[in-house]
Amino acid sequence: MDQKNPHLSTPTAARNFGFFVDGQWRDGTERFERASPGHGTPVTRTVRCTVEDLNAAVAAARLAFEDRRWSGLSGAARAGVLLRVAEILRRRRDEIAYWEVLENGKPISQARGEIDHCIACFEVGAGAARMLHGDSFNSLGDDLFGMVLHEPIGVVGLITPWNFPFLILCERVPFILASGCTMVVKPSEVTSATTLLLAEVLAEAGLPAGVYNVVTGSGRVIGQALSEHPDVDMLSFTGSTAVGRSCVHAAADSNFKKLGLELGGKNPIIVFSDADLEDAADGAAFGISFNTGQCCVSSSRLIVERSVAADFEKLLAEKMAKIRVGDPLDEATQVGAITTEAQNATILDYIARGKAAGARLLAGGGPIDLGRGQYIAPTLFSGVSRDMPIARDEIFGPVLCSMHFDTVEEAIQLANDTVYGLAASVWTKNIDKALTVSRRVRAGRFWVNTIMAGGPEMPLGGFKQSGWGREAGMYGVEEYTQVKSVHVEIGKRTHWIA
Ligand code: TXE
Repeated sequence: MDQKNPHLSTPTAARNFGFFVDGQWRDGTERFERASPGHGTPVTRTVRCTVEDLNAAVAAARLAFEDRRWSGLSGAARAGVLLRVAEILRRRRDEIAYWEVLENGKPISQARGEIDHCIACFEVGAGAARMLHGDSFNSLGDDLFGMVLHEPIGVVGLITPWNFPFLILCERVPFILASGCTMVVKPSEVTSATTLLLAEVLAEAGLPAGVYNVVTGSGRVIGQALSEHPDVDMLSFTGSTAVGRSCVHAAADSNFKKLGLELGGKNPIIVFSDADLEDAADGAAFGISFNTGQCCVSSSRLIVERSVAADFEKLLAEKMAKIRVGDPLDEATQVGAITTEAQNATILDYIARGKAAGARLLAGGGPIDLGRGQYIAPTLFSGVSRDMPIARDEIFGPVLCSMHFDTVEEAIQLANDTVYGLAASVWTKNIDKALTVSRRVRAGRFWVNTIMAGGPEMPLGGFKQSGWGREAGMYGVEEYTQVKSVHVEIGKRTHWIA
């Protein structure tokens, strides 16, 4: 144990967590044990909840919604709670980052940066709580006035994945709360700790009991039951496209609950010959290696102009070889461990398939042995054709595939040659090319001469099979509302019956 900073060494024993319903911590009979993917030692034990536990959580959220203990408060009062959450997160930043690292395997410095982003999410959510408003129609004639109201949609189910357990949570919770909804959260079974810690933070900030409930457990049992639940008004799901599809079926077969879906991506990064190639190579290396490429917006398809392709790939391979892959609790680490054994096997299998298909390996290409944990070197393939599985499938790992183009049209066509549409970036100093490509590539988030930049003021979400709806910003709050038109007659009614 590091005596100066307990948040820089693994815990001596796994920590037990309960689950959180109606403002109370509850325990269960069965638990999941989670080992740190970077170290292999047990770090947490969370409850394997039952469907009865889930039903109790939905009932608590329903009661808290119906009695208006939260939605009945003013936007200013809700904003006050959200701002207090931001303050408490500032105080507990290192501790929450630590548990995120232990369960997920991401570098500690990155995790702290993510908590800063989460703090910003609560601050923007506070602003949104005060600014949420509808519309009015003063154009319906002298005897009719129209108002459009945003009302909270009700009880929200929130299913989150393991790649950004706290960040994805915090890109949604403040906006759900800003709208006046209540919720039941089902975090990934391998990364539940920080979702549970948020329950402590919200309670301390003064959120009424029953508004935020957390039920831990497997996706197949608890996730499925939440997506089918007839008393849940909306489900926000982030995860694989396959499970997203099953949520659509579950909604159709239960109560037609509204869905927000953030699913997979196979995001293009387009580099023109007139770009600052040093900047673009740094962006490409970051875009594929950040969070070990286990990131729905990671730039996994490099589309580079043929005239500079060989030089650019050489520069990029040199940069990728310098990335510091290592122990997530080491302050100097830039890329940590692969989060699950299954994901590790999937990534290594895709690398083997890339080699077998004849793609040329320019960097990485396999595991890194650090004596414990599971690590993969940032990998670059060139000579990739668009029909290879490594070019088409979301690998969800640090594997970048390079393809070449000659014209702007060809670059756009290659970028759009995917079933996904989550994010994209373009690198060029030519304003015409930058604008043409950003307007024609079908993706929910677009970056020009940068990558993964942005804050919670801006909406996020995908085109095509990357999902439905938007999270964050005012668009994000509105997703969690129902829209009602109110028509008001002014003066004496013109009678229908003479
Ligand atoms: O995701 P799952 P997995 C992609 C990525 C990755 C692949 C598989 O390509 O390789 O998905 O990852 C819950 N009903 N992304 O298998 O299963 C589960 O408990 C309801 C992209 O881990 O989709 C967890 O809380 N819920 C993605 C959540 O769904 C169910 C992030 C996500 O797990 C369920 C993660 C069910 N039947 C993976 N089954 C992104 N867009 O960032 C599981 N879950």
